[in-house]
Amino acid sequence: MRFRELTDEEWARIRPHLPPTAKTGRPRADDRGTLNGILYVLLSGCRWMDMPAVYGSHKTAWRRLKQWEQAGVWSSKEQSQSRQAAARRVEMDELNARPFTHGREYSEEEVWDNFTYFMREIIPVAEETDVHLALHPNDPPVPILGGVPCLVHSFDSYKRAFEIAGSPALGMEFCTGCWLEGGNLFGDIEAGLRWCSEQKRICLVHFRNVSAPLPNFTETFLDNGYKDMYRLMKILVETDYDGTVTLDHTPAFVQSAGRGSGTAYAIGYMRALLERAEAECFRG
Ligand SMILES: [Mn+2]
Repeated sequence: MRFRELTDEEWARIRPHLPPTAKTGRPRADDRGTLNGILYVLLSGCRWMDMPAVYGSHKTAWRRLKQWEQAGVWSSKEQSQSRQAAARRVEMDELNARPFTHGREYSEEEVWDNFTYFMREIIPVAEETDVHLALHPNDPPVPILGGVPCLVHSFDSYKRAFEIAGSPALGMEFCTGCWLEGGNLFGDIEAGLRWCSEQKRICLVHFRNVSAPLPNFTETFLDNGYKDMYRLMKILVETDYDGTVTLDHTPAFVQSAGRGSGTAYAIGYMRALLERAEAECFRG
């Protein structure tokens, strides 16, 4: 897909879905320019600093995309630790005590209806342009948060989503972290991963480990959670998965170790798992 600016017609369809302009405080940067800038970076693959200045500040665009991406992930305010490194923590009692995020409680059927409408509109366009949509689970994967049902919190809900879409254009981000958060609620991760990979539904794997299944967990280093991540890597190799496996959230090393060192450690660990899994599967 090549970059082009949003047309007036496209912008008219998107605009009503953005939050209204604040009446007080500093006005938000121009939404249309910012969105064009984000699309430019995502489609061209360039660095944020190379985003054309006509779309405004690249820092604003980067921050806006980050906010949109993170809006769906719920975490407890207090961070925790994995081997003394700062890590995300979730405690359901605390999250369940939070007020409605959208004014009232919504029913599961209402949200499935929305999903069905969205699929009906988007799938034909995705098929025509050869775009694959990657559905990530709700994080944390529980039935409801802040009054809004979380549709994708079990293996069955994935199957329902695929059935509604009725097209290979709907795939998934297989998030090992969310699956492990869900534990028995989400189902056996090894069987789930094998099925999804064999069905060619996986667009991208998010690789992450956690301390325990819900109701409370801390994100851990890959080699410090309750799952033996080698078993998951081996399933990917066994099922001939040929997509990307990307590191999901990981605890941060102390600052003196240098920025990105926690990430480098985790990627090195993933590389070693892959090498072992390949050696094991293709031996002899
Ligand atoms: Mn994820």
